[in-house]
Amino acid sequence: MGVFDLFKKKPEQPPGGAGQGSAPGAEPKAGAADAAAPKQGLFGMLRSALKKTTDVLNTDIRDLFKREGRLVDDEFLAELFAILVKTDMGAGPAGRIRDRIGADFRARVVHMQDVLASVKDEVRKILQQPEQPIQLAASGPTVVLVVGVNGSGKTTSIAKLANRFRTEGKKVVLGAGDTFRAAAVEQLTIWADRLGVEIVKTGQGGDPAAVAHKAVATALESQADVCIIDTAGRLQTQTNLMQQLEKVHRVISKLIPDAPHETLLVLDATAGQNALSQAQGFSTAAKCTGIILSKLDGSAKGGVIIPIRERFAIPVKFVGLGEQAADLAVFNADEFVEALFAEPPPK
Ligand SMILES: Nc1nc2c(ncn2[C@@H]2O[C@H](COP(=O)(O)OP(=O)(O)OP(=O)(O)O)[C@@H](O)[C@H]2O)c(=O)[nH]1
Ligand SMILES: [Mg+2]
Repeated sequence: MGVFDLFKKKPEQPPGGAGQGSAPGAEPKAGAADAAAPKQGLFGMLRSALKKTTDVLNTDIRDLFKREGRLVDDEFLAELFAILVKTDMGAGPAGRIRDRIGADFRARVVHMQDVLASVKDEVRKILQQPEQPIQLAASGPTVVLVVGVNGSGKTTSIAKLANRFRTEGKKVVLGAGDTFRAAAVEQLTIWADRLGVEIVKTGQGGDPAAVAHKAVATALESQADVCIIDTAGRLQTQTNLMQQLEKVHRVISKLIPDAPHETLLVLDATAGQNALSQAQGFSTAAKCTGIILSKLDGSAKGGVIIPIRERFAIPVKFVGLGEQAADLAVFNADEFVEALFAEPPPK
């Protein structure tokens, strides 16, 4: 459960067809590549993606307050803290928000909006990080390795990144490093065709490190700007598979010494606590340099980003806002908080 489920009473049902439950490796949705130009601005997309989380916040937080307001005393603060720690946000942020509300409002009768403003401010502080898009190599291709557990959204995120680079006029080569399932290669191939980018692949069961090597070599030869390499889903606890990632790293760095320039961990925003243990396991074992938080649009747990930012030094680079190629936004803490607390439109 994420922070903005704090006052939630009923469990949220995952949305039908919004990503969860759909077979990973499924063919990309028709028309996905047509979405290169978003119909609404990125902030609008972020706002719509966070709607479920925002709805929970706006509806359930209200229940904590009597119409005439509530006195902020020890009882209120303890109640607030108890609600906060029951969520996945952790005792640290919960305690800080409680202390902030105590410092701002103790002995006063408050209304929801007063408290919300302080919560918002505190959340903003936790989420704050310099905006960090992909670190581009000073010269030669920038190599991006994408890792994460099964079904987290790796391949779709690669398509989104490729789309982003391509619209910036960059030449992209994809490496189909998920050699575990034939369907995985097929899925990335469909995306590559739609986006008009080159793809390097071998047959099913091939060595992922060999694919990575070939992809980077191709990117060097063809003077591509970016080479993005897919990997099979794995659990952070599968030591042999984590070692396989190390081998992929080694092979890449033999061709370009400071590559991979980015190792992006894709975390599914609907995964709650699991996303946190994944971040923990992958950050050390796979030397991750950034996080893509996918499926924000399908989650009422958008607040999971708080413990992610709170506990890990790795920056959140992008957020996934849907299944189409354009559904990716650079993470920006201010925009995120604004979208999260956006007033619902008048009925
Ligand atoms: N709603 C929504 N769905 C998403 C998002 N990102 C990915 N998906 C969907 O999630 C499912 C799994 O995505 P994939 O990209 O195949 O995930 P993966 O990590 O490559 O999966 P494996 O290769 O099996 O480990 C697909 O149905 C995607 O369309 C997102 O940001 N929002
Ligand atoms: Mg995949």
